[in-house]
Amino acid sequence: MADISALNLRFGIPGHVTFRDAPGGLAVVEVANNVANATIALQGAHVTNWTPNAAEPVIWLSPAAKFATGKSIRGGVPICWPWFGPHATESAFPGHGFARTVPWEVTEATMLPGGATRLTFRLIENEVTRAQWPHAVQVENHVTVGETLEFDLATRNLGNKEITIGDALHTYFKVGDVRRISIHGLEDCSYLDKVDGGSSKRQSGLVTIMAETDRIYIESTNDCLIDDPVLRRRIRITKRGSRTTVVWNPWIEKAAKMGDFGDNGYLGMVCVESANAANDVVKIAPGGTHHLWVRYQVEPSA
Ligand code: TA6
Repeated sequence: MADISALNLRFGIPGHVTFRDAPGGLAVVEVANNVANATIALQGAHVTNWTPNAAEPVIWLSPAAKFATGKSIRGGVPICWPWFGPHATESAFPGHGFARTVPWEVTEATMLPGGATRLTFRLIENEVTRAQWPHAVQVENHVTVGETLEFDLATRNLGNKEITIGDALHTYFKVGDVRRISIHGLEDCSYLDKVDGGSSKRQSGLVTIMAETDRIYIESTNDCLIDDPVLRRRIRITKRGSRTTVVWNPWIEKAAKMGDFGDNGYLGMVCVESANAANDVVKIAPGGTHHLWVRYQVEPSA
């Protein structure tokens, strides 16, 4: 269990950065600055809220999310690492890797000159993670909470052999009504359609969602824009170090089966994930670092 008093003593900034206990034995850090506020669970270095001033929350957190040690929180920004989806060969290993369900330590909390706050989290390995991932690495999630929300998920290879990872920010965005949004930036991209047996297809026009959707867009590096006429805003997603974009909404039946989506929760969210997934894995040479860098920004509707 995290020592909240010690965290506040070492990294707390009165009125701005506060650590506190959360349900299920979890610890969270609350960030409040002049431009935004955010909540981040130390388990998974998992952002569960980001609300820029004068805006609705941008990140969706399920009303039925379960907070428990070792379980991923439904909503927010789960980190998939060091693989995306099922493990390539070991079906008993957790889907999307273990980074989202283990504790991360805080190594930095800094107020930046423009008013934003930067926090750095470092993944804590344990016997289970070492057994599933027997490589020497340092994994840090640098989160900058401001008018924009930025992530720099940095994987450094500390060993003497090349390593291969998949990763993603599996971000759940809050939308007014998923049936009315359109996602720009994936036009003409090829994708693997996971609701059609993984068949390969090409996106024609904007992405709209009227049924279960689970797509891995390959070679997609452009900005994506979630255009939301109900909340009258656009969320811009800009990224580097990611060649895959995943778009997911479980729709009615799958959401009901998951049990932590809440009634009609699927209507208020969409995942647009900046990833390296499927064949797009990343090789990191000894001493090298891979950065998955992502920025979210709210813009008025066009
Ligand atoms: O990113 C989309 C996806 O891989 C879906 O296939 C899906 O079921 C999902 O993520 C959620 O996974 P989780 O392990 O969080 O239940």
